[in-house]
Order: sequence, then structure tokens, then C-alpha cells
Amino acid sequence: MISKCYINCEIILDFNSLLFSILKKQNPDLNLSLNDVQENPKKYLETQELLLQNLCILKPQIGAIETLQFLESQHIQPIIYSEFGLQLQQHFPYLNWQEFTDSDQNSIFIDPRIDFCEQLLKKNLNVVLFKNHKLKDKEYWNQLLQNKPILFAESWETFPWQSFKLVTQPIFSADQYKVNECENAATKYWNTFIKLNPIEFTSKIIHGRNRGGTMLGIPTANLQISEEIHQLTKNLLPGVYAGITYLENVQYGGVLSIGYNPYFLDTPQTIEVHLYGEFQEDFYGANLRLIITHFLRPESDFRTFDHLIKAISNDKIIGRKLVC
Ligand code: RBF
Ligand code: MG
Repeated sequence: MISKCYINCEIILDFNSLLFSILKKQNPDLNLSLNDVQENPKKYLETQELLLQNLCILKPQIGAIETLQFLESQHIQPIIYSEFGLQLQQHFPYLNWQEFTDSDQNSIFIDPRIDFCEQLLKKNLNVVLFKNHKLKDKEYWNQLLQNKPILFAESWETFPWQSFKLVTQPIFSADQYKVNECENAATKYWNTFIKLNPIEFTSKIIHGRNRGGTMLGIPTANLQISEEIHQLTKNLLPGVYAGITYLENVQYGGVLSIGYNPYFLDTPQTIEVHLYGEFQEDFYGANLRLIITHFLRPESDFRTFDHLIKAISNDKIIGRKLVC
């Protein structure tokens, strides 16, 4: 029976999204997709210093916190290890950080790096290679994994739990993920935000790609980005924000995304606001006054559509508490 589970912190904390947002902020014209960052995060290591300075806005990967809770409920001790050292431990004291010991036969090691997994395999340890990005180059990965007794997971939902003779299978429901009215263990990881010096402008509501309302069930007003608005927002990290809006002189709270929608691989920058209100019309052509007051998180890519929805529903709950 497995008693300990060593997990590389990259699988628990969403470094890649933070890295992508920082790089795009530094150079908005950089032709960079989140996929590029995910394929080879080490390429961007010169930004490690920036990452460490921005740890306060680092968020967990979707499903990660529930997985830690699940492991504990199974009497398996989850232990996080990292190359990033002490700073991370100080920022996330709730996670169980420990020195890495690689001699423990009753453990699982979960890591996103194949070279590292191979080393562990030589010592006859149980390893799971966790690919923390979308499978882009299937061929490449198939070749790497050929004839290797490495177990392989793309997400916590598809993790090969049954191989470890666990008592029950995990259930990862959307409810567990949500920041509920009651505090749960995940709340302290997700329910964080940064108060900003307010940024204020008025913009015209234009046609978007019609995904918000129909696909996501989250209607948004897409804003026209004039030169003035570009100047006001260009120093903001691509991400999710909350603020106050005025539409036809009526005030509504809003939660918004400013960025490149990496899940959909949109490249031009968009500003989209979800208003806390019930609307029959679309308000195309109307002016929206917006005062951005809080930063919630960097924008991210997600392994599944369901994860995108979970993240945005969660933003809505946090935003409502801040601006309504
Ligand atoms: N798109 C992403 O690709 N990644 C995100 O993290 C993300 N977060 C969002 C958060 C909020 C509150 C809203 C309103 C939108 C977000 N979007 C994100 C954009 C979303 O994909 C977009 O609204 C739809 O594609 C409709 O155009
Ligand atoms: Mg829209």
C-alpha cells in the first residue's frame, strides 16, 4: 500500500499562467502562446526572479487542492517538493513541504519531467509522469514513453489511481472546487485578490465572438479598445479583474477578463466584462463606464472546457463579494 505521495509543486501551483501573463505584460507584441510556455517553461527561466516577486498572485491548478484533500482522506500523506526553495514554502505554508527523499518504496512520485521520472524508475520507485499541458505533440510523447513502465496522467481526473490499490476512487466535483459561502479548505488558496488604484474609462460595447453567452453560459460585454484605453490598461497583467460599471447611468458590479484568452488561442487583446445583473438586450453600441478596482488572478489555459467554466464561475463568486 502507498503511504506517501511526493508531488512536484508545478503540478499544484499554476506557474505557467503566471509566467505567460508576466511575459505578455512585458512585451504585448511578443508572439507567444501559453502552449509555448507550457512546452518548455525552462526556456523562460530568466524570468524566474519575476516569478518569485509575483508569488502572491500564484493560484493552484484546478483539481489540485481537492486531490491533496483526497489523498489525506485515504491516509496517504501528500508531500510537495520544489526547486524554487524557501520563498514558496513561506507563501504557501498550508501545503506540506518536505525535503525530497527518493528511497521510499511505499510512495508515488508525481512529476512533469520525464528525465526526472526516469531517474526514479532506476531506483524502482512508483512514478507518474504528469503532463501539465495539453497534448500538442502526441507523437513525441508516445515515443518518449515507449517501453517505459511510466504511468502517465494528463489531469487529476485521468490519474491512474487504480494502479495504487487505493481504497476508493476520488470524485472531483465542481462543488468542491467552488468558493462556497462556507469556508472550505480550498478557499484560502482561491479566494485571494489584490486591491488596485482604480483605473477608469468609458468604452463602447461591441460584438464579440458570441462564445460567452452561448458556449460558456457567462454573457460578457466586449469593449472596444481605443488608444486611450490601451494606454490605461497596457500595464495591467493579463488576467481577471473586478470593478464597478455604469450602463445607461445604472450601476452594476462586474467581473472582467483583460487578455488573450489562451484557452481559445485568441491572439488580439480583449476586454470582456460580465455584469452582475439580468439583461434582456445586448447593448451593442452602448457606452459602458468601467472602474477596475481589484485583480483576481492571471489568465490561464485549462486542460478541459469544464475547468475554464469552473474557474470563471469561481471568479464570479469572488467578484460579487468585492463589488456588489
Ligand atoms: N479565457 C481564458 O482563456 N482563460 C481565462 O482564464 C479566462 N478567464 C476569464 C474570466 C472571466 C471572469 C471572464 C468573463 C472571461 C474569462 N475568459 C478566460 C474569457 C472567456 O474565454 C471569454 O469570455 C469567452 O471566450 C467569450 O469570448
Ligand atoms: Mg461577449
